Amino acid sequence: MDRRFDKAIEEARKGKKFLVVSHISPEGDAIGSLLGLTLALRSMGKDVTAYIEDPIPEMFKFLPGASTVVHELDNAVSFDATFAVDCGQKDRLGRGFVELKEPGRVVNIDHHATNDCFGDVNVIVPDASAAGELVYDFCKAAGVEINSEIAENLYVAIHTDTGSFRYSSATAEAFIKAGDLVKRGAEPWKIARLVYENLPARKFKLLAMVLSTLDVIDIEGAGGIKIATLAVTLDMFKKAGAEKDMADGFVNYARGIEGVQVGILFRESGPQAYKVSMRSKGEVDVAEVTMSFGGGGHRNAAGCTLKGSLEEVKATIIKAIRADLAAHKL
Ligand SMILES: [Mn+2]
Repeated sequence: MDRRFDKAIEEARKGKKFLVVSHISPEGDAIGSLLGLTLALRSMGKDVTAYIEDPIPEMFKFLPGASTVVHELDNAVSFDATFAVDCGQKDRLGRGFVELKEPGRVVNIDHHATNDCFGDVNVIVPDASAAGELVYDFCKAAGVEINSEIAENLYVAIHTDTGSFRYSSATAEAFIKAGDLVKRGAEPWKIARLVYENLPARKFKLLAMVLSTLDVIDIEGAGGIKIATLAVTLDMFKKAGAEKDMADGFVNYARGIEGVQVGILFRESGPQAYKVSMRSKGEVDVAEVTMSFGGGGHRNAAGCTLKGSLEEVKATIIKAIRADLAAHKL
């Protein structure tokens, strides 16, 4: 008997009007787990508003329920409870949520080890491959039938957050749940076609520019590691005619290089500001590195935002990695 969701289920049963939220710059897990939970609560007869501040990336618009997601909230509207999924920090849930006067009790369901437990009820399971896995567990514990629409959303959540089952987070549990979701109607090839093989040409134009910034750097030290960096500027987005989310995943090209242990993408986010995405495949815990800058994430995937020029931000991050290596004598 899974008791981890007892309090969350209690909130779901006693309330009528709910808000479901996930983080800004949403990816597959944010959207899939948000929609999976939204549909699950609606199937319990609840009145549910699904909110994400940023637009849904094109490739996820086919997901059942996606067209019902709102991107603005009237701050005077009150809710019995708010369910937040896949988000480690309250301020990443978007302005609309933060400015709400009456969000009700906040139920925080997440798998980020760096989650600061901002909810009134917190179900934080760092071992889960995706928040979508937790929504799956919630449905099972609450006795909600996982129909094909919920299944499709949760399959996308698990599939994207495990890097198509390539990452260390792709546990036996993740495979078992994904297998069950396929049984319940999620179609792997249909989903793969829509999510991974239906990309606009402008994304590749952007990628070409980003790859031309590749810098592979040797970090000296005890063991000595290689890091690879990529950068994307606002000007590149403009030239390629690409939307903001189209650089998502580009950081993996940096990590994919032979001998490289940390891949980094610097993304210009405003005047003198860069969003830093870090991916590791070796001993470096990138969540630890980003936390010193107010960011967070997982051991192998984390991010933060820094002020300064590209050169300054890059130097700061390299220095932090060097310090982390020295601290751990790697
Ligand atoms: Mn996630």
